[in-house]
Amino acid sequence: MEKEKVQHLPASCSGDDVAAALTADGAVIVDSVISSDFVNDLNAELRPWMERTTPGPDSFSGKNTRRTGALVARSQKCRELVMHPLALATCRKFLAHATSFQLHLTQVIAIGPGEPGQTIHRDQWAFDFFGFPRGFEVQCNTIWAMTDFTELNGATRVIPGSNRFDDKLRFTEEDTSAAEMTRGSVLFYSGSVYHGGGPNRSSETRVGINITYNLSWLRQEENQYLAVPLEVARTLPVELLRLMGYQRGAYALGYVGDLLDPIQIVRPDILAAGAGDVQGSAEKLKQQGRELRQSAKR
Ligand SMILES: O=C(O)CCC(=O)C(=O)O
Ligand SMILES: [Fe+2]
Repeated sequence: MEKEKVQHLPASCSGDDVAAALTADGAVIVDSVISSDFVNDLNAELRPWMERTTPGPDSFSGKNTRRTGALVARSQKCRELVMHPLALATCRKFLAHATSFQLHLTQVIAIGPGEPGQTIHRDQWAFDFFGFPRGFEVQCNTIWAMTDFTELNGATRVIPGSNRFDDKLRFTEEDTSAAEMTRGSVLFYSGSVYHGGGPNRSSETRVGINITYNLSWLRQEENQYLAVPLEVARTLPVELLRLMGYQRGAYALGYVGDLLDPIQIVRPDILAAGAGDVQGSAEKLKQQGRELRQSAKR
């Protein structure tokens, strides 16, 4: 039986469109979002780091797959991808049930020829396999295609609609379909959709940039505070710093010292109150503060 394919949207779509498709299917491809020049620039910045990366330590990471991280520290163009307006608009909508969201990880995934398919999984299993309620989304993920993604070269395998399945299920390649897309396109997928890196049966390397976001009351998969040295962090836009985690998750998570907003440590020069409020979360934070004070009085 022909498996259901991942739907495609045009580059002119909105974050609301992408979020709606994610709610329906758990995955959607947006075609030709970034230009060929942009992909060339990304490749030029990333190549030296990719060349120095050793293959994965186990079959889940992929013994013939190179995973290169710390992309905010290493690549100016990746910073732009992290802050891509379509990605942020999608997160804002798809993760709107939380006060704010944050950057979860940045990783080039280069699947080499001969690599077998990765175990089909949900990315949210990273949270110690906690069983989040069905429909309660904790991640919004992207894979930007740096090469064409084809069935042959290891395009991500996805089970559209599996965001609504039970947890901890096991699947094989036959249950999935290949998220085929052209270089410069992007696959959006939820933390709840079953998927995995495809087997690379070609003679070329398949390269994607995985940039994921999660609710800011959860732990980040990539430690941005150590991956990006403070001297580098100090040069970054406030909006990016907030995404990296230099913000409080909900009312209190991640404060520093005497209840300081972490942005005040990185950028003592700016007035922290309300500065760089990328996700309109200031109002929600104030409301949470009011509610906490109310309940303390009772
Ligand atoms: O590289 C891919 O296509 C997907 C990889 C993946 O799902 C993962 O490493 O969690
Ligand atoms: Fe994954």
